[in-house]
Amino acid sequence: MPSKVMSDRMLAVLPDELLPQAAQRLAAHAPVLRQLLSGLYGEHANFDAWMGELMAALGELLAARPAALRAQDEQRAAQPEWFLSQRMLGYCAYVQNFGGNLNGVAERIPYLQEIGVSYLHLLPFLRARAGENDGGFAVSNFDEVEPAFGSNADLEALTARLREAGISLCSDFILNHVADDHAWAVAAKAGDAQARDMFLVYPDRELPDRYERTLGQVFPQVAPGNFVQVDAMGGWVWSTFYPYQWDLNYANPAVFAEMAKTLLRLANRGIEVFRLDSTAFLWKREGTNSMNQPEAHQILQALRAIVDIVAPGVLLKAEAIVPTRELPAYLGSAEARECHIAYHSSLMAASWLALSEQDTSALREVIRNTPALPPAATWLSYVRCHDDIGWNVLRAEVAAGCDANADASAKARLARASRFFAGGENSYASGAAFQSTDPNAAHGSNGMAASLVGLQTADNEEARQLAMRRLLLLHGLALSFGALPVLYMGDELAMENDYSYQQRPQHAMDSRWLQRPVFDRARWKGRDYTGGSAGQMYQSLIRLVRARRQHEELAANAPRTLLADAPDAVLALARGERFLTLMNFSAQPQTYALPGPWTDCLDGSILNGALTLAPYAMHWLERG
Ligand code: OTU
Repeated sequence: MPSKVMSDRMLAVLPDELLPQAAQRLAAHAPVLRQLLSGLYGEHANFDAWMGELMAALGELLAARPAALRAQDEQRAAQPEWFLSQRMLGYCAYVQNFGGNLNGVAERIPYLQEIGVSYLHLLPFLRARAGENDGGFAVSNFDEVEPAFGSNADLEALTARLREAGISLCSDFILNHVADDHAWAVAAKAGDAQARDMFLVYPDRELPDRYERTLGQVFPQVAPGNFVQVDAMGGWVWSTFYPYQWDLNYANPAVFAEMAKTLLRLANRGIEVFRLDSTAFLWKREGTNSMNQPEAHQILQALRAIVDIVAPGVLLKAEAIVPTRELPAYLGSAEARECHIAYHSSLMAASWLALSEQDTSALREVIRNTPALPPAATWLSYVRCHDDIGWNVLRAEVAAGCDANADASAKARLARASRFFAGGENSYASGAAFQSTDPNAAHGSNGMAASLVGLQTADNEEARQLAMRRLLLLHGLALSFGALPVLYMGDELAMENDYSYQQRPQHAMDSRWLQRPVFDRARWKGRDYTGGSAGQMYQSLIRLVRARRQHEELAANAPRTLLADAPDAVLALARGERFLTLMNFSAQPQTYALPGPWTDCLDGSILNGALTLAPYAMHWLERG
């Protein structure tokens, strides 16, 4: 089908007033969409009919898009770099922990404004599987808010209030899998052939065994293997994550079309950013780890083209927890647009590794391996999130610093970091190793940032101050790197580990719940009192956020240079000619020779010549 015919199918369902705008967007993006979809699905019988129906459905979704959102689309299309500003700041929270429900979250908008937040990521809030559901990452119905959190009307009211407050709502869009009680799974179990085709089902172990030879494991302890035997399906269903999370079959065009429409229906409720969960896993290929496959990127690019046509104000964010060299592809290029935002999990993990090793070599290697961004795209920087700190993304950078037998040494080095944050190796940290009981293997580390930096074990004022500095150091990097920084709920108040999950049978086996506490109102009330850790952290962080807003050099797309002349324990990052961040990752004082006079943006002092950085100290300096 030529893209003109394709476009006409969409235009045919639109009211007159939307025609000029739609025609313009189609002219820009329909040829790309056509090329991507025919590459993925062109071999299917009835491909043209399928594409025609998809285009008509997109037209209907555009026609249904509320006027306020269409106006926002236009504004943003005219300013495509709006989200790269140093004034953008994210905050991430579970609905139930932060506000109880969606209305409770709305009540906290003034607090978010006080911090300077312009982007709120609420962890999964759509109807999830009853019982175990991986913190909502097993969705039963994408068109319904989880009843315990409110209604669809509450969601629309929340997005409207957030929009008024200048805050974009980000929602997870779990596109790799659905819960085993999603309507498709239920129909498939009842014998519906079309529904069965939405999944990857194998009658016996032959193919699963062949795939397993090269597949990895995300939850090796509690959910080993990548297939689950389901009697009602008469075989094995692909499930990368928990057995109740069934991977979708993106080789089936119906899966793509249904998920694209689902995303746009959510966008029409006012969701402005989609966190595309587990994007690396969308396409399976025998003989590979079935991650980062070219087709996974084509699927994402096709979704991007659809968003560019129907809802260009919407942003796509890739959650791909993969080695640094695989990351840039998720942001696409000027010619092949993909996601707007991608998590930089290597930067995050390497900053924790640097703390544990008191050495920045792997962190520097990550930064060297981080290429410049395509237009209108950014990394997402963060200190902690709801998941574990996954160590294996750093294998290449850590191996680069090892001589003989690099891969084995890299594994050993990462395993040491994992033991360190679990509280071993004479460490100050309180945390847990994730999904690994083998002290010689590295998988991930869990724990709230404050506990991992030693606040929980600090039994004297000096230890407490060192822990606070470590925490601020990590935030300082996330805020000055040149990215969209996202704070994780509770970190701004130095909240510590929550061990209550051990008493909840549905959570006890997953130590990621250590870092999923309920918002601490007492700390929040005491946030002005700098005599305590909560207030001290909060006020220091706010100071950083405010300083960041004043420096255009800190925008996501402004240049960044790693300075090689700093001691191994120090990361020196120049932003343009006039801004410099210095971070001491060690417990020893370090000196750095400043080129010329600089002003400390945080305390106003003038510095010149040799600067001594106190243990774990961070300085934000501006020239002159
Ligand atoms: C994502 O994460 C989510 O962030 C997790 O909370 C979910 O459990 C998972 O998907 C399934 O929906 O590999 O790139 O801690 O890093 O599970 C996707 C392990 C992922 C996570 C991993 C993850």
